[in-house]
Amino acid sequence: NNISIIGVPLQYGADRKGVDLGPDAIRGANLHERLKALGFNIDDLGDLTVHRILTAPQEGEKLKHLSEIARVNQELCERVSSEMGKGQFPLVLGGDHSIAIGTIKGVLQHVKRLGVIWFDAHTDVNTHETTSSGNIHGMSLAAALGYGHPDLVNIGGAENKLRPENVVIIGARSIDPGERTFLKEKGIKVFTMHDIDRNGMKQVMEEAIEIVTNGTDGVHLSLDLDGMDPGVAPGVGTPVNGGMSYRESHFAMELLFERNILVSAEFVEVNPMLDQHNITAVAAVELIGSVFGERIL
Ligand code: DIR
Ligand code: MN
Ligand code: MN
Ligand code: MN
Repeated sequence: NNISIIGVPLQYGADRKGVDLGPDAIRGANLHERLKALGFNIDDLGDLTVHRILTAPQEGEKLKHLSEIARVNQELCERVSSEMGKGQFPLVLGGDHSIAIGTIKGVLQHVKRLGVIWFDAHTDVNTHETTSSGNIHGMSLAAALGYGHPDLVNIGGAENKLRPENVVIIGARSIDPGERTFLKEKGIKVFTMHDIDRNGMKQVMEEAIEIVTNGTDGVHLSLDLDGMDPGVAPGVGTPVNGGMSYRESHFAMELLFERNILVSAEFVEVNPMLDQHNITAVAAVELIGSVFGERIL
């Protein structure tokens, strides 16, 4: 019943300023109070240090700001691992989605067979060979699976990696050509918005939970706020229309709590500079509430 909060004010994996302000915006939306009301002990470790980069990436750069992103993720990996070693539940606040590499690699030190539920409008399985943006936040799931630049793949040890059969992506609606090939080749299960429309969130979550719990010892939740519809979560760097509704998202979180399968979670890509009245940070805290057991009645 102990949660360790780790803020990662990293923006260099995305190409829009402001996502580095995400951790404070989420805390500012009454995160501690909400979790304490559910009976948790909260240990907020503050934010990791991100060094300022004063040079712009080169034209056509395929791994923008690689060295600082790799350094921060290595630190995050160690911090997550050390908290899990103390029996704490790591709750990581982003920052851009490149931080999933460090979080997942840290969890993998303790949970060797880890399932991952990845909520996102995107699938984040580009590598430096397929990316068109050069933004590392679009490569983090591939890196956690062991594909991509060695400086990313080697974080926390290259032998510690996810298995494709233990990963599901939910809410996708913007997938690059190289990512399609990757997902197909590795056999990663993607529940697109089309699947949610067709079968409903209940069936999607039941199938997803079956996949991520089959042969694993725990599940990590990686939630990119751009998975929600921009109407309810506008404060994100790469909004895509046609996302998960407010209730679909909450229902998914409530089912995760019911099944009690999570060992760690991260909420990323909240960008207060692009937000309207902080509603995306508030939405993140509300989703966190549902993940940790808030109930309507
Ligand atoms: C795109 C966008 N697939 C890229 N990815 C984003 O840059 O690789 N992921 N925004 O969250
Ligand atoms: Mn981008
Ligand atoms: Mn993402
Ligand atoms: Mn995304």
